[in-house]
Amino acid sequence: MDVTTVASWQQLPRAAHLPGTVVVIDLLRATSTVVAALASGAREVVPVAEVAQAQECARPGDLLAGERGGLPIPGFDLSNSPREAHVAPLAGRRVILTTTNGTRAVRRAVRAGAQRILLTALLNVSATARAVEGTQRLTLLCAGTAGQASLDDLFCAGALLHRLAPREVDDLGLAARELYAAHRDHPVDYLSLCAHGRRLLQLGLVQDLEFCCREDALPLVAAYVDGSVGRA
Ligand code: 3SL
Ligand code: MG
Repeated sequence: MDVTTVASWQQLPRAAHLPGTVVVIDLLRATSTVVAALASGAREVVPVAEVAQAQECARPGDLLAGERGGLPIPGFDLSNSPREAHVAPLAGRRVILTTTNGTRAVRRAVRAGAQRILLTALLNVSATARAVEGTQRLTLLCAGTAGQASLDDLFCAGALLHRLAPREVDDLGLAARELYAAHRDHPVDYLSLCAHGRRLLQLGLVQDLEFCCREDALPLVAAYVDGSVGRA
């Protein structure tokens, strides 16, 4: 397995072609929310880039979810909180999700023609690791924040790499694996230091941060197929 790590979705050119498997990571909070929604029984989660697109593609019975600036979107049913998704009555429902970075990262992976697209968070990291074992070309597409690397996404990328035995890992992946190894015993304290962690704390969302750090609490594989994310 050869691993390439991309720090943010904006760093992947629109014309890029990604061979093999892509794992999209937005630990805080979009991929955590997707995993929590699927664990709650959601039939599928449709990741879209824009608020208007979400509204346009919603059919009767669908739920609208997402955030802008970390805050709920007026008129939507759910925010981008994995905690909220985990307790919401989602059984059999289709959830249309739009977020600032995470859902756009998924769209960029689709545009790049990846053969297989998985979404991971810490909540399902070991299940994702098992699902990508044997993959030859693996890209870890971090959502990032405002086009830059985000420590939370790198921490999650490191958690995934810690569970794999790749032949080649790029420097960003090596750094991610090392920071995970150094801080895996105190993830909440560590991720409270990073820009997005601080933002969540400012918004009073420390419990979301704690929820996102629950390693392997929701052991499912989240796969994007034909326009939506479901359980593989
Ligand atoms: O950027 C995103 O996609 C969001 O997950 C960010 S937030 O945690 O909802 O602020
Ligand atoms: Mg993020």
